[in-house]
Amino acid sequence: MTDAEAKELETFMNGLEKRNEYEAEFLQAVEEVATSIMPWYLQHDRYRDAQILERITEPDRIIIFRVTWETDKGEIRANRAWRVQFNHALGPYKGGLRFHPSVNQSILKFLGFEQIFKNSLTGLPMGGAKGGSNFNPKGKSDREVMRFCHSMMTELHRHIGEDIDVPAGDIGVGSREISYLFGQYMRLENRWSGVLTGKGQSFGGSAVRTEATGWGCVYFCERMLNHHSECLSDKRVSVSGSGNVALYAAQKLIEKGAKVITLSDSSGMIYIKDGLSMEQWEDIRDLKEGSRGRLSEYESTGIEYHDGKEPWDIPCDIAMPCATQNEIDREEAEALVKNGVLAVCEGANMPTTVGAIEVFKENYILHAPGKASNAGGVAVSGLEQSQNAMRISWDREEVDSRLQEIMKRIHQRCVDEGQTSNSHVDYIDGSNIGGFKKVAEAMLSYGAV
Ligand code: NDP
Ligand code: 2IT
Repeated sequence: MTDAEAKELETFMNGLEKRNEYEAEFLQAVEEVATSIMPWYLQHDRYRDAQILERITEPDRIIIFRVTWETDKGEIRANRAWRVQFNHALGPYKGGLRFHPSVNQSILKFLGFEQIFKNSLTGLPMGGAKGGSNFNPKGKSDREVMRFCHSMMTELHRHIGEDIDVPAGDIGVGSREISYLFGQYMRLENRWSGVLTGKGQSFGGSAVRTEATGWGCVYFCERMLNHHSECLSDKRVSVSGSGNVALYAAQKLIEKGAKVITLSDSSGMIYIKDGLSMEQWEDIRDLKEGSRGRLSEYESTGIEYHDGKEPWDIPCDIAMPCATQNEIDREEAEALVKNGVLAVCEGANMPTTVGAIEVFKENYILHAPGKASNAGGVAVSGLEQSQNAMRISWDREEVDSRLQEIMKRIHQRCVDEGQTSNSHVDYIDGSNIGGFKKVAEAMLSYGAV
């Protein structure tokens, strides 16, 4: 970056910080994108004159509301919920809902902002949004989760629609929550519509949506390795998390002959020196999806549980963070590099801190950011919208082959925009520039709106 570009970036970020003082995650996500696109942006006066960067970093609107619900004991509880409708230049707002006690406006704004470029990269007509609540589903009964979801939809239904805004799942929101939300939407609106994705397959959900993010991440990872004359087979892969994304990434990795040597949850991690077997994977899936258990409860030959630990100081060839934001910091990135990591492929959204990104960049580690490598989930959500609109449903093979094709195209877009002079691909720059250009072009076409 030239001095002039660095100065422009600093001026822009200072303004953004003033306007969003306490939103660290949002500022982090914007800085990453702005850093990548600044040289291109400054070479194209028409975008700058139209203030595209200032406009794209201001959400179209944020809806904040209270969700009141009742526990099984009849106690009243109130949570805060949001829907950040960030940008619909490319299509109806689209993005997940997160239920986690850490949820706040900054986190949802960072996720909504990332979603704009991720959705753009898929090539499907989807704008960017995110929502959620600081509701903690852990330890709640099914009935409590149902009452919470019904109450949340009682407000949310006014703001969404199949051509307006189409939420889906994220941390803490899976098929159970989507079903409760959808049931309440239909009760209130008295009409069936594809207003949510990630629905059960018996009522309009797409085949492969459950697997899509994890599988897509592995498809992307394989392409990235192949492009650099490497392959997945026999590689030791450290996966973090053991939720939707981590589980199906692990499944596809095992299928492709890689060794999944770790999984984790917020309490600790398991280390599997010789790699997880498919039988063990099935047990863990049943434990997590069926009984919502903890990894600490799982015992099997060759599996060690380490309480309170994360996977990043264990030697591996590939790191696949699939839990949450900022889970790999500078020190952990340094440990990964010291232990010979070849690639980092993000299943989670923004799992690496600014310091960690710098470490990977300096060491020419292949680093796929979530907005490219985890786009398979929202891509199959987009396919679910298409199937709903056409009143048809594609089989697993059809959806899987479309998913693979979309991941291939996203990878190519990153290569086209991120190729550096020494035949290395900067996937961060590639995905940011590739995602941004299309949205900027659409915004420019609309005039001053
Ligand atoms: P799940 O709720 O299914 O699983 C989340 C996993 O991450 C759990 O193992 C959870 O552990 C762990 N985790 C969550 N928060 C924390 C935390 N603060 N510290 C440590 N561990 C944590 O969520 P998903 O698998 O759906 O989502 C994981 C990531 O992937 C998120 O970043 C999400 O935004 C992203 N993503 C999800 C997509 C989807 O389609 N679901 C699509 C694209 C990206 P515990 O159970 O102990 O909380
Ligand atoms: O971060 C994400 O891309 C998601 N949580 C999925 C969003 C979606 O609409 O399927």
